[in-house]
Amino acid sequence: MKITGIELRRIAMPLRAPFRTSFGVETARDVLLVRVVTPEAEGWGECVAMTEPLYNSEYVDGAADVLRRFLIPALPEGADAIAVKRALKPFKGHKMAKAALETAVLDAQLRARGESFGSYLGASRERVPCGVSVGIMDSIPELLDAVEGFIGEGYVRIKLKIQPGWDLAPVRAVRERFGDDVLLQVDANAAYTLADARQLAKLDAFDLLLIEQPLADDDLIQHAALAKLMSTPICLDESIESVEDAAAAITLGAASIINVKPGRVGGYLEAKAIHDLCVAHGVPVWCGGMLETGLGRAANVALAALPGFTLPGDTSASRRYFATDITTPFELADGHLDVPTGPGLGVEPIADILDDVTTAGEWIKL
Ligand code: OSB
Ligand code: MG
Repeated sequence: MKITGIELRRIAMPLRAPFRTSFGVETARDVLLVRVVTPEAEGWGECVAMTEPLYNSEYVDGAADVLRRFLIPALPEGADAIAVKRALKPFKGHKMAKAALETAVLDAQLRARGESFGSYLGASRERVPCGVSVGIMDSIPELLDAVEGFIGEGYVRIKLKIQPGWDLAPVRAVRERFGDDVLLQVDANAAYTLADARQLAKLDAFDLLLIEQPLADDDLIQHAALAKLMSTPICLDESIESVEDAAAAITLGAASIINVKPGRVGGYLEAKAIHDLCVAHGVPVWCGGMLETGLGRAANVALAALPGFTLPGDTSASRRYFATDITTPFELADGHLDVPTGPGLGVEPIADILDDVTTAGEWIKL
């Protein structure tokens, strides 16, 4: 498959409501899209880096820079996704930028041969159960209204964002109002330290599915220590950037569940390898999200259909974040999203909508 050119397109997608985490507030999603053009087909990759390096070290301008300066020039002639992954490996880090490029190549490759992402990755289901990530709010009543709305829409699992000062009270309020049957978990985005272990252990009373990334990204040893001090299962997100990280976390006892985000780990091939490792160790995995547009969402839903994804993911419907998605919107049916079956991602950007949200574009001829 010969790549003749690559487009880097920047889009700005307003969010329906601000999304607050322990690391910041998002009011619009600033996204870099990669479009790979070959004589047989085009392919899309969505870079999940955010505007500022607050979730991890990557950021949109940095991703665009490393793509044009190093990653795109290193593409091998006539490459498939596996060869692309190998060619990009010498460059340290920049997993989100690499993932976007690898995904665009994989999409073009699969569209050219008429195979879907789900089929290529090994999906074993036609639809996936969906959870929703609920941001930090100004008040408990505001949070309860938001959770009520999501439960009403059919989400099968609720994830509450937490931080010091917003942890026990919101969890207790959600349990009291919606009962013990709601599948409930929390995500701290690395906002605590091991010194907070006693406070975190108070969450054990609420029968949570898991606590996601309580401590800093590089605190594997500390997460293993925390796991001995609380009964709620520890799930890692930010700490896991590769299959090696996942193996280390499992061996150390730092995580008993893993959140797989393809962007964070460098692409869908690495994400599948982490899935396979976790299945071999009996460690449940679930598919995380990064407020993706329909393009990234399509690939995530395909990944979430693999057999080891035994917990509902943050694979919510398009309308969770966007009034208008750039693809046909993903819509919840009975708490599930259908896995696309068309070639490649199985969805395309709608040209007029894409043009409306585009803020910059660049064509790199190869
Ligand atoms: O930690 O999972 C996270 C969003 C942006 C950055 C990090 C995270 C999140 C979410 C939302 O929790 C996931 C989604 O709904 O796409
Ligand atoms: Mg997380």
